[in-house]
Amino acid sequence: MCIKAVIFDLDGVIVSTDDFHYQAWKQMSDEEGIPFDRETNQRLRGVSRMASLEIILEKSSRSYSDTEKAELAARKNQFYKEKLANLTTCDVLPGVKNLLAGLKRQGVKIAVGSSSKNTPYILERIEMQDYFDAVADGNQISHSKPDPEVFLLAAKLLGIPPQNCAVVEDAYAGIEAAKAGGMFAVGVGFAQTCPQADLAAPDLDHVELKSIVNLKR
Ligand code: B16
Ligand code: MG
Repeated sequence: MCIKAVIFDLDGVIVSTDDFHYQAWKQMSDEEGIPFDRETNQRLRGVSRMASLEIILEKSSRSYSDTEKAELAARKNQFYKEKLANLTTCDVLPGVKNLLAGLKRQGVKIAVGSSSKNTPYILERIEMQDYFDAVADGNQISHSKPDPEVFLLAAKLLGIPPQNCAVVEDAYAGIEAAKAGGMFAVGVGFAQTCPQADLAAPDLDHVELKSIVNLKR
């Protein structure tokens, strides 16, 4: 079997925190009078907090110093964390638990590979902090998706070569990162239309266990 590990993106794959990100950025942008809409929000999927802020500031009528940018990002994160406080186990997306359990039964390692610095808090909220064999997140990396760093770190923590890993992602930047790391890529949600994906589905409820573990070059 070629696939020995599956690395899951968090936001938009395990749990739907993507709309919380949108609402929190929108709240911050409205306060600053910066135009921000759902179309621009799609460009923020999978990318780091500061890179997201730079995309939002493209539409700003004034420039911000580095100190001001840090304050804007902190303010957005505060709004975001207030929303995360309401997350429960019911917010785990359809098909997640089933697929994870199936992979475990087959001896396939499972990991999280997320750009989010809030990963430990989110996993705690959905009571999955002890569920994965490894967690790689935004706190441990210096290059965010589409750079493969977070996925390569997850593979390293698992002790599995990248060519034996599949990544499940909802962001084009994440699919790009998986391919740049020499891994298979499964596109779900927004990324199901990504041409680079090796497999695609609307959500994990529609991903068959055997279609992932049988991925081949
Ligand atoms: P934070 P993922 C990503 O999570 C989100 O998709 C992206 O919108 C967000 O900017 C990024 O995490 C950083 O999140 O502000 O919590 O550190 O999709 O890689 O799990
Ligand atoms: Mg995501």
